[in-house]
Amino acid sequence: MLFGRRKKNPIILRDKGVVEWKYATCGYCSTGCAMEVGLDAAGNAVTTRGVADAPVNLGKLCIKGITEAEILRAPGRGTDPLMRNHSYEQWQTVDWDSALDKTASEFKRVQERYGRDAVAIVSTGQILTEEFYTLGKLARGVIGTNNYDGNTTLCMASAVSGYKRSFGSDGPPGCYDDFSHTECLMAFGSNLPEQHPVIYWRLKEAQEKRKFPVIVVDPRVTMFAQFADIHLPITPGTDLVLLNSLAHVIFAEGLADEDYIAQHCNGGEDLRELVKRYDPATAAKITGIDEDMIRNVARIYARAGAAMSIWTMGINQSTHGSDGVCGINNLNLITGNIGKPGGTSLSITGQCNAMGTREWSSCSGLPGYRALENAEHRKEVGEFWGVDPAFFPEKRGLFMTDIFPAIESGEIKALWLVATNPLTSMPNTTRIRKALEKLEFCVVQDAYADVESAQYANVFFPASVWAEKDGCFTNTERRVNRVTPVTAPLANSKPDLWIFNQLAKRWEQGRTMKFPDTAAQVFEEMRALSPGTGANGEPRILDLSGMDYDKLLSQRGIQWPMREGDETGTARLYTDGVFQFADGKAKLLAMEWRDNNEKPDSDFPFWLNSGRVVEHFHTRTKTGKVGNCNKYSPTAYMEINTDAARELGIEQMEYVRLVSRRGDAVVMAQLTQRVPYNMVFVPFHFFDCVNRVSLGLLDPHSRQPAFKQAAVRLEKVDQLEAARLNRELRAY
Ligand SMILES: Nc1nc2c(c(=O)[nH]1)N[C@H]1C(S)=C(S)[C@@H](COP(=O)(O)OP(=O)(O)OC[C@H]3O[C@@H](n4cnc5c(=O)[nH]c(N)nc54)[C@H](O)[C@@H]3O)O[C@H]1N2
Ligand SMILES: Nc1nc2c(c(=O)[nH]1)N[C@H]1C(S)=C(S)[C@@H](COP(=O)(O)OP(=O)(O)OC[C@H]3O[C@@H](n4cnc5c(=O)[nH]c(N)nc54)[C@H](O)[C@@H]3O)O[C@H]1N2
Ligand code: SF4
Ligand SMILES: [Mo]
Repeated sequence: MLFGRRKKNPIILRDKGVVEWKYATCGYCSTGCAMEVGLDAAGNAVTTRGVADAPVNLGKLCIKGITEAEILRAPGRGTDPLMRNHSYEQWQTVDWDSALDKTASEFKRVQERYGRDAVAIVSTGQILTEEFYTLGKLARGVIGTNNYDGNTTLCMASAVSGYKRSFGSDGPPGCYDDFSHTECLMAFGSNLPEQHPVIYWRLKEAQEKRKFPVIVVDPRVTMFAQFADIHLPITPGTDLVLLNSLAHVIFAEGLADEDYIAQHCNGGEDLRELVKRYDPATAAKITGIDEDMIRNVARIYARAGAAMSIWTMGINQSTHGSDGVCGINNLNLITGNIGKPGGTSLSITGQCNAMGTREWSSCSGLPGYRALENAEHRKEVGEFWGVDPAFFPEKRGLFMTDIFPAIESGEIKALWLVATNPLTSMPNTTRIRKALEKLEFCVVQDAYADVESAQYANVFFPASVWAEKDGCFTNTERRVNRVTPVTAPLANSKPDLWIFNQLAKRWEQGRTMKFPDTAAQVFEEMRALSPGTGANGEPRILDLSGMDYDKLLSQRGIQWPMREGDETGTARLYTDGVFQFADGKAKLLAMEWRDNNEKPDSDFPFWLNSGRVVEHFHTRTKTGKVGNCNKYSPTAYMEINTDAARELGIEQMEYVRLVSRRGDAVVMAQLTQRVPYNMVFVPFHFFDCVNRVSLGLLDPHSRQPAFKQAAVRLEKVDQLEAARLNRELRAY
């Protein structure tokens, strides 16, 4: 007898007519999947496939990677440079020289009139490392503004700051291969299956081969929490209390690795003293996690032969983001879980090249983990670039989150946005809008002309995107991998590298310095600049001197450090227990938790939590136009607890207004038990939505906004009016 399928029409995959495949690394998230882009006979990029022998993804891609070829010719791409006067009238299409001349002359005018730092540059985690390095050279060595930062302040700043405070240097010490060795994995504020699907697949594969406990700390019952062995639904903003309490139990029950602490750490006594106050009974009241569960988790973690922690924005985007990271590092140091297979503190990075900017862009200092505060480093880089070291500031300038207030106060008059969209992605966007209105001059450099922040631009530079360009990305596990120019840039768009080089030529200093034309030449410069000595007298960890483009391609990406003469890269940092502080020891940090968030109260009774969904990337300049992404998540919505919705008379799919002390936004209700009774969760991908409402108090160390903790109330709205507004706002 014949059943089912054989009677149905078979699924037919359309033959896309691929005649050639070219190599690239995915341009969305920091997982760093290696792929090939398929070209048809006319040279159009028509599809992608995972690279089977790539160590990161072994042929896998997620929904964004699979559909990525579509972003190259998506609607809204910028095709020509644009200019307009200050009343934001019609854009005029202009040639590149006019747009570049205008920008250089406006920057010079503003700097002469108001001082060098009155021009601010805010960049990204999404251009190529060679481009970052070049932008840094231009910003630090030619334009000479100290108000130069990136959107990584919204993203990885707390991880960077925490790594520096604990280990003496930035740089995630672990790697994905640790999943194959660990005996316990604890994840803080990370929804891995949706945000890093291929890392999650690596974890799941490892766990299927060899069962080990996975513990997920997240206020929501995320997909990751559903998959976990233990879920700790923590009260928002209280991870440091949990971490201090875990340390309390570990010390109190004699589970700490005392040898490791004695040999490799400072600060043990202060930490021991402080965490005495964080007994599980007290911590349970603050974190909402049962005291026995805290003890249980501490024992499982400390007794595992090797245990590792991963974390993402639930930790970083908090008023104690940096402390939370140091708390995780403390946990791993006191259990001897740094630098060993399966034992590590691995921050899961965000954007495709958030690592590249940390390493090479000079945003927070000078290239290759050098610091502006260090006279030796200023001299070294100055000589290498041909810049008088006295031209460099002696400490870093404003962070992205302080640049916008400085525009408000009139300190900053001109702004250059490179591949970032703050009008949608910053907290409290009403305030950002007002700041942008105050600028005397604004230039937006983006691959998509419909990026919302361009509403306030006087000049628009249409950039080429991703695999239209040549260079490298670095992923979460320090793996440098290649992006090759798969197709020609669209229309009159230009690679960011070209734009930086052309702008540099418009300054006398830029003409005397070297600004190489090709990515390969820039990579050679970075290679030459990378070796050096760390504060401990040992070689600095960020060293690419053994890499070249051929090796990067043939090995499908290589993890730094790879020193001159090495055959390949290095899987783990700190395997010898020598850290990047002068005495080589890591720091255990005693950190008190402060209750300083906006919290629900009688006027604003819900926690506002925000984040992402699998189908969309950030402000949707790309995924909003990819059918197979957008159709699964077409509308701005909130998760609301079913019981809370019932009490408020809110129906499934009804539009609701979110109101905070800052503003309001209308979203569609999705009734679910995924969020607790007093919380709503809203993806941040949509324009004029959750960031009109969010607060974004800043972490004192990293200046990263606490996007995940604010308070709102819910109001009824006219459904027809809301539907109309929704259609208008989300045109594509
Ligand atoms: N599909 C997709 N993937 C992406 C991105 C994307 O836009 N779309 N963006 C990339 C980028 S740049 C980044 S930074 C990463 C972000 O990746 P993730 O950080 O994994 O994503 P988020 O959804 O922002 O937040 C993760 C979780 O933090 C939880 N959380 C909120 N408050 C707290 C808290 O106080 N404590 C704890 N422990 N958890 C809390 C939230 O409930 C949420 O489930 O994703 C990357 N990957
Ligand atoms: N409420 C809330 N807000 C958040 C977050 C949250 O969890 N909740 N998360 C924060 C985080 S972690 C992040 S990383 C930020 C992201 O915030 P943004 O960086 O502002 O958002 P993106 O949409 O990624 O903006 C990147 C821009 O670069 C452009 N682009 C892409 N590739 C190229 C290129 O090669 N060249 C050029 N010139 N342009 C290019 C894209 O078109 C896009 O407009 O959002 C933050 N905002
Ligand atoms: S997991 Fe990240 S890097 Fe891999 S295909 Fe998906 S978006 Fe791209
Ligand atoms: Mo991010």
